[in-house]
Amino acid sequence: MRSALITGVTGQDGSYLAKFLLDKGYRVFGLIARRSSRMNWRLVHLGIEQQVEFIEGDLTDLSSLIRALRIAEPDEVYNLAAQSFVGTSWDQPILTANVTAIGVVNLLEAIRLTNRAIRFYQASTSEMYGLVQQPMQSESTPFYPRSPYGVAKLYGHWITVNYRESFDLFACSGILFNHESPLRGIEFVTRKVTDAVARIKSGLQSKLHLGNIDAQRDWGFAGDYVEAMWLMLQQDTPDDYVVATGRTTTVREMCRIAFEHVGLNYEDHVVIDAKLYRPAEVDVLLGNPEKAMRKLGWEPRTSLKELIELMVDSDLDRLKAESRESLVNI
Ligand code: NDP
Ligand code: GDR
Repeated sequence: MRSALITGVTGQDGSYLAKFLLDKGYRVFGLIARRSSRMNWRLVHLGIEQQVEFIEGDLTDLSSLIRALRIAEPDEVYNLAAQSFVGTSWDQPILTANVTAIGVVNLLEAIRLTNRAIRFYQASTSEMYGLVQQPMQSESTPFYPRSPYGVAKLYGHWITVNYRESFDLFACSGILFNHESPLRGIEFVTRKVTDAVARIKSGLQSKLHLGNIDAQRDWGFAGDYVEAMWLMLQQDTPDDYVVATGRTTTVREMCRIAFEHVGLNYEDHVVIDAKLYRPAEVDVLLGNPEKAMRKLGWEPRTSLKELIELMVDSDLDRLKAESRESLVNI
């Protein structure tokens, strides 16, 4: 039985990946950072909370990572943990660097010191392209990050490449473009919009405050993207891959799709709030997934319309369930 250790197992991708690996017959260990309350709702939602074996640890604590590797003895390690919200990275730049940049070298060192045969996946990001240097971004496009988060991820990316070249580790970096789902954190724009659409439709709010709705993103479905992570670690040689849909859409158009799904017009509800603009913006991202499609046999299966409608429906269902629950508790 193969085993995997996932850092960030309570996050969107960690939960989908844990489910994917459990379905493949893996023994799945999840590194879990201590919090005052457990954040397991995604694993509960997917019905796998009892099947994941949790190990307490933190990316900023090397000794906890060595301990986790000794307990789990994994064949594969997926490093998905990060301070992952771009907006917060301006407010907490040092924490972002400690977790999202230094955390990666901590984990690579833990692997180097315990078992060099472990296969390693690093969650890199299209945010590294930032001020884009080519209209369509591929593995060879130069990077130009625009946020403390993007800068931290760039370190994580290059240290992964460096450990592969220096120590012959099987280390891969997946440069993933935005991917969303009903399990997306509420602070990210797609989920903020679909949650608001459900609330507006249910009469619980009337306005939605957004920042730059002219920004363009290449959005895919998280459930499709975790398969690409796994495929990277099944190849004969380690490499880096862009994972994207090859289509880009404005936040404005994404809003239109979400509101239209419930018969509403976004223009009646969206309010532009200058406070939500970022100090430095990434205006447009468009990924070229040709290498992942050719070498991994991977392809995106979910259109943006399908994805956004799935998220709106899920938020509507959640609100209905919450309102039933509150009636029962009266
Ligand atoms: P989430 O924000 O949903 O999940 C982040 C996870 O990291 C959570 O489980 C969180 O735990 C954990 N974590 C945070 N700090 C620490 C720490 N110090 N030690 C251990 N664990 C920690 O992110 P996603 O699932 O969306 O993304 C997964 C990874 O992929 C991230 O690295 C992200 O930067 C990257 N990425 C994401 C993309 C996307 O579009 N989703 C695109 C490209 C890259 P807790 O819940 O307890 O705080
Ligand atoms: P991003 O995702 O920064 O691309 O990072 P996010 O959904 O936060 O922003 C996308 C774009 O929408 C614009 N925007 C708003 N964003 C938020 N969050 N809230 C708003 O109200 C709002 N209004 C407009 C933003 O300015 C931006 O242009 C995500 C994260 O998952 C990263 O961890 C990951 O690396 C990248 O995707 C790829």
